[in-house]
Amino acid sequence: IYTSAYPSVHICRRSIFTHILGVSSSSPGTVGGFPASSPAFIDALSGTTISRGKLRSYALQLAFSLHNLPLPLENRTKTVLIFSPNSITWPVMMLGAVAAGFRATLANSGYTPHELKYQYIDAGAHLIFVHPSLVGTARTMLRSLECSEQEIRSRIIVAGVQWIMGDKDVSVPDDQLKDLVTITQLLGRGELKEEVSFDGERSNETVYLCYSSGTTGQPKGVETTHYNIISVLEMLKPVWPNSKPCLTPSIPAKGGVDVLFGCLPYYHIYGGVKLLHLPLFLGVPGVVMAGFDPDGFCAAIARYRVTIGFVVPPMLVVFARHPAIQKHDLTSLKILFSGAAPLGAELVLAVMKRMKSIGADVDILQGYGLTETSPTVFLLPVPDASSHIGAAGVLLPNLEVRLVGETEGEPHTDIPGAGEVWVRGPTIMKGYLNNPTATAEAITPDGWFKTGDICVRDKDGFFTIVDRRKELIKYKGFQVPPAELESVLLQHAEIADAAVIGIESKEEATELPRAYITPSRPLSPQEASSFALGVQNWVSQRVASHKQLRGGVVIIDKVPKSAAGKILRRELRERAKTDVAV
Ligand code: 4UV
Repeated sequence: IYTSAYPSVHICRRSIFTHILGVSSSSPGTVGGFPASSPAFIDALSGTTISRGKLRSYALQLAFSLHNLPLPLENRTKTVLIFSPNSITWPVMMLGAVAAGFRATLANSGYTPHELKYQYIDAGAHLIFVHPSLVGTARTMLRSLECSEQEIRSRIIVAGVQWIMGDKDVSVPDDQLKDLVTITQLLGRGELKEEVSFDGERSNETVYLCYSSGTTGQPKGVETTHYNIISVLEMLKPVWPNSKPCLTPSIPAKGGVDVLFGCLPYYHIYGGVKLLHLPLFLGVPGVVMAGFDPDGFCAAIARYRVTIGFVVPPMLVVFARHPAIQKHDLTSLKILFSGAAPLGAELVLAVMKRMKSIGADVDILQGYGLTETSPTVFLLPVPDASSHIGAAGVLLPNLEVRLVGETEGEPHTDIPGAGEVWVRGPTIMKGYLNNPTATAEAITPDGWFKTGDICVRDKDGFFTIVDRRKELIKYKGFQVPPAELESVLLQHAEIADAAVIGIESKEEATELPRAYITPSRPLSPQEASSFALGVQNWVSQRVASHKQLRGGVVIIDKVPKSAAGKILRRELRERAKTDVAV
């Protein structure tokens, strides 16, 4: 058992809302320990800013209305589903729900109605906060559940930026929204005096439900508690670079304070913790952006004097090669932090060289973690960034790790000392929602969570991820559960069997999902390639963009399976080295 080199940190047992946005009579004028007037979030494109004080007040106003909404199931924990790309309204929705004592389940904003329905039902959601541009998807989903128009109106709350900040969004036609409740209507009706308390044992109650497939099968609701999130923030602190909080109402023109930025979605644990909770916890502004485009990203770094940028490896490819890097002043940038997928040493070296060439002195840090571990387990600290390129980092305080050598008598890799990462500590999820079987498979009776990732540790305590042993595919940091795509493929009338694996793309620094399919009747070589293309198209109409079969489709006679009927993905990965996909 390896323990952290850092001394253990103290973790409060209270609500995450109190922890980051609490007020106390001993320090008037502050929210979460920093001036109420200082900026909490800034919209990258418009520059619209929401201060810490405004954020707290809006969240408590929203909580007041949520309390007074006539919702069914009075005695059960209420759950709000958030269905929106990043916006400065996001923290209001999320923390308003938390202040009201609700759980928030966070859905990918690219979901189709079918994907959304799965999470809405599984999480037992009562209400949906929907971005104006996604109201159509939410309506279709609710109609497919045979909700009446009146029920639909009582379940959707439209939550755009425009209302909350008093602007009007011209891109959404009013008639699509006219009969729906908007977040603005829920604000200004009153303000909850204080947030719902989760002190003591109640801090072990679930607050967020992100979805993860874990090591196998369909996406499952990950029960993240108040205590889990407070723990990760406190445990990050000693490993995190010393931050300079912003104590004035706007970012000083000359810089000198830390500014965090990224376009990682808030609905994923990486964006949710690093871009939403961490800035509030550290007292530094977070710059908000919904999607990644190289020019826009670099322009925001220059405009807001961003010091720490959060990325996934494919975005670092942009930093290594894209002309936008030269067009903007990126010299404020001190750190690029990468997580959610393997990061190759060559890519790190290429980015370091490029950043030097434009006069930016940037350390490239890495973090490793999972939705189930809230998320960070390993983090590469600043002093070690250039001496440990490629390492995922050192163990965070309060955590223990084992590298378990063999499962089912089968060595993981040829690398000496490599083993599956098992983690124990205060950031491990409570379990998978309503799924005791999957929970028991993931967490041992003495509290070890099995990650499914293979790792080595060097003599100085740095951990490097060398392989992934579970089914999961990662496309640009997003989870693509093969079982989910396989069940979609098996709905195709002309597919008898299917298996999905990830193919590595060095070029894009990501994996691409590839399907191996057995048609229900023999096909001639000519028919085969148009069939494969047709399948690719057919799938793309049924799943979110990140799950599309970008790694192609290969037709095979028979999907290789074990005697127990389990797909032998290792065999497929072996054949993929020489296969040509359509
Ligand atoms: O459940 P999930 O989608 O979760 C994440 C979480 C990412 C992180 C990592 C460090 C942070 O500090 C942070 O804030 C967020 O992606 O997927 C979990 C799986 O993604 C792979 C690994 O297979 C996990 O089981 N993964 C995550 N980080 C890394 C990684 C990494 N640094 N290197 C290799 N694989």
